[in-house]
Amino acid sequence: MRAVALAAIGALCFAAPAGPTPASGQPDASWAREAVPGERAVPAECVEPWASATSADVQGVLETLRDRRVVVPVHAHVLRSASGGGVPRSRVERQIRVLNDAYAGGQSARSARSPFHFRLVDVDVTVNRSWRRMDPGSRAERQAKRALHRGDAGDLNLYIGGNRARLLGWATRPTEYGNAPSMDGVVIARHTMPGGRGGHYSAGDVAVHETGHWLGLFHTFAGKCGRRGDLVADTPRESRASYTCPRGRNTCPWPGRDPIHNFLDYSYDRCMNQFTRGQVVRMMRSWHAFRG
Ligand SMILES: [Ca+2]
Ligand SMILES: [Ca+2]
Ligand SMILES: [Zn+2]
Repeated sequence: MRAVALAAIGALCFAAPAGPTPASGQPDASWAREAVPGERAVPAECVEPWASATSADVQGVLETLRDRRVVVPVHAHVLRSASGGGVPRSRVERQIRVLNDAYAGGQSARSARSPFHFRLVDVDVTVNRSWRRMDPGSRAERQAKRALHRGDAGDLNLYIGGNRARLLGWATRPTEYGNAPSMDGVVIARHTMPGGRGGHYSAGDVAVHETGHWLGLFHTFAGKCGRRGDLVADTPRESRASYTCPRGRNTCPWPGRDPIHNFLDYSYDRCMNQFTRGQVVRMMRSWHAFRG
């Protein structure tokens, strides 16, 4: 019954998003975090029923979820060229460990724990120069995903490659699944995986961030300083993305400093380390509405 109730609430809050916002540049790197078919305005008609709830109410929802584990099968697809770009299975496994640790709240004592657990079920390797360099929205992306996508709405398809647009990654949203099931999934640049040469973005948190979108989260800066923010009550509003690690930043006249340590901001991997309880509740609602 809980799942049914959550589904009803979740569906209300995942109405079709408005048009895209231009991608932001990265001040200190040649790679932008994402092109985001992603950064969309928060749907105006969608108000979280608990947006004004006390933290005790949120805690109540979490209590009901506490002992459950939501297991998400992961199908990893390595896209490489004949001359290079491969990734050994051990490194994919390492990425999955980072995901599981992050979703269990393991990166910070301040992080909420989520019930999501990712289980790697298969890794395939495709040699295709065009797919390896696929950009979001490209013909190559459609071809690659059509050929490689596995499972249904509850399976995470994780594509590992590079891209011409020099993006760290991108993801589809739960609401997009119905119209384009085979496009569903997360794409990351290979060098963002743990042990990669991605500098500040090579601890594996790009996959954590993108999977957050895949589970229904908006960027913490999505609503700027507006009333609705990112539709999560316990992430303080912020007027713009955080790059690097600007501790103490405070860009909106609402309570709370900017959530620069949140996985759904744009900070360096060493700086992003937490989800909030409200985000966990939103991910669970999204899961039950669209993926569970
Ligand atoms: Ca918020
Ligand atoms: Ca981190
Ligand atoms: Zn994002």
